[in-house]
Amino acid sequence: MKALLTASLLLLSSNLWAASVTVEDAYVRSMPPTQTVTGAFMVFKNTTGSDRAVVSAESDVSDKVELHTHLHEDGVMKMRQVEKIDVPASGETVLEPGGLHVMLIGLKQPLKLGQMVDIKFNIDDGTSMQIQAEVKTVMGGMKMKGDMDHEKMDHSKMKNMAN
Ligand SMILES: [Cu+2]
Repeated sequence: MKALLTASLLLLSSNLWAASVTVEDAYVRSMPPTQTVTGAFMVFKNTTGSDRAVVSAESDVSDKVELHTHLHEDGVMKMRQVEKIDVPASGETVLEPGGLHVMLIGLKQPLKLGQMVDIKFNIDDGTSMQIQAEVKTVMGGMKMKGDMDHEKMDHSKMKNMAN
């Protein structure tokens, strides 16, 4: 009886605190089993009329989850941790190879192709969201900006096939 009550309270509170930012097209880069670090990419969508930011992330598959971006420094592309990822009011922010991304650091086990990875994101208004990202092969990516075009082509192809 008590458990039932708790469950319905939880349900109620999760409705009240629905995430103000949602995620689409989430995927995790498949890596050779020797690698203990990989990136996750997706589109953050702000469902509210005010600016929001994703401030942290968690996952069971790795020791740490960090928010990262890529920067050009002295002609070299480097990754940097960022405090937050801004998502403009009623807008979206794209995370993609060569740009903003989510970094899974210290993978506890090698990720398998097709595996669904749970990631939880915390938003600056106190809401959070739990998402699943599929482990996929990502061609190129980390090094060059030009690779983003391939990403976009792949996505549109997938959408056309679904229609
Ligand atoms: Cu990174």
